[in-house]
Amino acid sequence: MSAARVVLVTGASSGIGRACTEAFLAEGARVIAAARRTERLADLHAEHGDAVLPLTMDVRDRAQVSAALTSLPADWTPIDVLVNNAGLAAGRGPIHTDDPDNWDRMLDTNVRGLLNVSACVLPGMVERGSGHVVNIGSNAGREVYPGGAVYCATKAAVERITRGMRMDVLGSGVRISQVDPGMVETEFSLVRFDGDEAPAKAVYEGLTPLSPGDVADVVTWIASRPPHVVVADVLLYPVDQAGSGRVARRS
Ligand code: NDP
Ligand code: 8X3
Repeated sequence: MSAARVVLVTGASSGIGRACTEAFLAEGARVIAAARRTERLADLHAEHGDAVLPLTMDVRDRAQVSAALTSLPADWTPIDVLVNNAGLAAGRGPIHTDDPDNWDRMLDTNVRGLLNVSACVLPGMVERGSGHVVNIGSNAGREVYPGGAVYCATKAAVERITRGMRMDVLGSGVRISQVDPGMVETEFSLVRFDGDEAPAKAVYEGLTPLSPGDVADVVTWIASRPPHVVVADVLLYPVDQAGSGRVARRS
């Protein structure tokens, strides 16, 4: 990857997004690291210096996203690679007893947020005839499990958006890819269980989940293929997972 490449990673303050940020930096790229938690982004900047541009934004807020991305310093544009990673699951309860606010958070972040950011970045890529968008979906977008209806629906929507995006930009030279991880140990489960550590930890017990770096390896590999190559999608599991809820736990 050329040192001139500028990569925008959403959800860079934690987990997969942070690992992607560090992996792209290791390849010599400069990274616009976006998330809501400014202090985490400041830590990234302190650790990696001016190759990181911290960008505080809530992907759900279209006006805020637009303001942040249209006022980037000139030397941080154009954006060559966009990793649409910011996302979350909220709750594991049955849909008939779930809190509708959870649905809003997931739909607004995972679907509308991805669209809000893409709307700011994709037109420039198409105009320039180059660029790469990597959407982070999930194995959950390919199936559904009890207590996961809305989260799975948001990730299924990501998959439809990825495919549709690829069709819409066809002929422009812009590449659209998706990475669907299985279980990755991040803050994902802690967020899902509203900070309750015991059920969050139990998710990964008895198996070795993917690390955020495992996913980042795939994302950077996809983004470093020659310009005529599109890795359309990748499904990535830990060895002890074969589907949502289909896991082998070894005690
Ligand atoms: P983390 O909770 O560790 O990271 C989520 C990131 O998203 C954080 O940086 C968070 O930053 C950011 N984020 C959440 N809401 C917003 C928002 N409204 N605006 C901006 N940023 C936001 O989880 P993961 O790293 O695991 O999750 C990253 C992606 O990977 C998600 O899309 C998730 O659905 C997907 N995924 C995760 C899997 C897993 O098992 N962990 C498996 C498959 C897919 P901040 O709070 O600072 O805003
Ligand atoms: C996260 C993986 O299986 O918890 O997307 O839904 S799962």
